[in-house]
Amino acid sequence: MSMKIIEMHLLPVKLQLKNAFVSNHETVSRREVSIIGLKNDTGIWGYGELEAFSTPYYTPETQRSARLIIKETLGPLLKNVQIYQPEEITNIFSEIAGNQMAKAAIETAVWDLFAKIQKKSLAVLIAQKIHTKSRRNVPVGISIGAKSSFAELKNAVISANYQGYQRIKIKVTSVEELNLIKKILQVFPNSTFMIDANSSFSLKIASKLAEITAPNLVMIEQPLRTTDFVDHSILQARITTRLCLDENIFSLDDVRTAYTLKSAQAINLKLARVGGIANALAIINFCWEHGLLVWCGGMLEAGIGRATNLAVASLLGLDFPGDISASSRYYSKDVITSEFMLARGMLSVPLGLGIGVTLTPKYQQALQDTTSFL
Ligand code: OSB
Ligand code: MG
Repeated sequence: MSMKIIEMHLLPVKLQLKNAFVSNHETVSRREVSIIGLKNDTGIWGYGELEAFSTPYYTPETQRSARLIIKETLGPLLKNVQIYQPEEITNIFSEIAGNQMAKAAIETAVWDLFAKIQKKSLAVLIAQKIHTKSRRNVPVGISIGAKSSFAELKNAVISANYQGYQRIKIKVTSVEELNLIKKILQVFPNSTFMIDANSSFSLKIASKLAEITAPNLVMIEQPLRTTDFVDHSILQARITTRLCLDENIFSLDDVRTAYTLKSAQAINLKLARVGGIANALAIINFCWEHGLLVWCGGMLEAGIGRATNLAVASLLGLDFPGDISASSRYYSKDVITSEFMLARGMLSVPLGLGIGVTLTPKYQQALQDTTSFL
């Protein structure tokens, strides 16, 4: 079964976060994403989400820059192209440098389309590609924004535990906050923690980071500068806790660099940041073959992006709980008709075709009402 894409639509949406999310890069209170809708030559729609932020702190791409690249550069590359497999998109886009999030928005939508025409869920299609199975229920964790007081942080941890999250990630932006987390690790010996510094530290505090080791601390994510592999490698050699890279990883080449230099022992994999599903699968394969712990990250996705992430996170073998929390944690009004709900610390993968979720009538209409740019 092959297809052509005959229409491409792009709809920017702004969603209000229930609680502002604080990291070293920025404080996000309003999340802007864009929904991409592709119509194929048999009238079937596939959906993707553009995950760049409004500002270029976490990655160089922004919503506006990525929409421009999608409309002017990437979209036209698929005009009148007969597509036989979703992986072909990555090859077609490979002549364009960077712009991973713009690429991923289209690429993930094409995967949704292929799953739909093959009459299966995206989770099953992805699992078949990588010769494993898809789990129906996926254990998940939560990422708690940086907190400056111990009481606030403790309450957030109690709430996460009460809800059943299987792993708690805490953002840190300073050494003071790191000291608060050190206490938290002692107060909750039975919870599994990780720390995400979002590039807020330098080798100057290597000894502080070495001290924070605890049996319930499984990894420290991106302590040092984005794009640095060398200092991460020096730090990893000095501390016993696993390092995990996030901001550094845009491609399989970056993962190979991290592996070869021993810059980290774990990889936070974000589909959007690595240019989509085909690249994500190549990274997963590499990590599995080389003993790197790989797990599915998140970046405050709306419903379409969350469903796409969950399809990947459902892979048997990708077992470490990802940053894919329940819908209720993020937005009071999402873009889809259903909610992802937490049950026994797990989200269940939708059973429908493709991503298995549906845009609300309002967003579907608004998307269809935009002019196709293909
Ligand atoms: O560093 O993993 C990160 C959110 C936005 C940008 C970067 C990150 C995050 C998170 C939140 O940690 C994960 C989530 O979506 O729940
Ligand atoms: Mg991170």
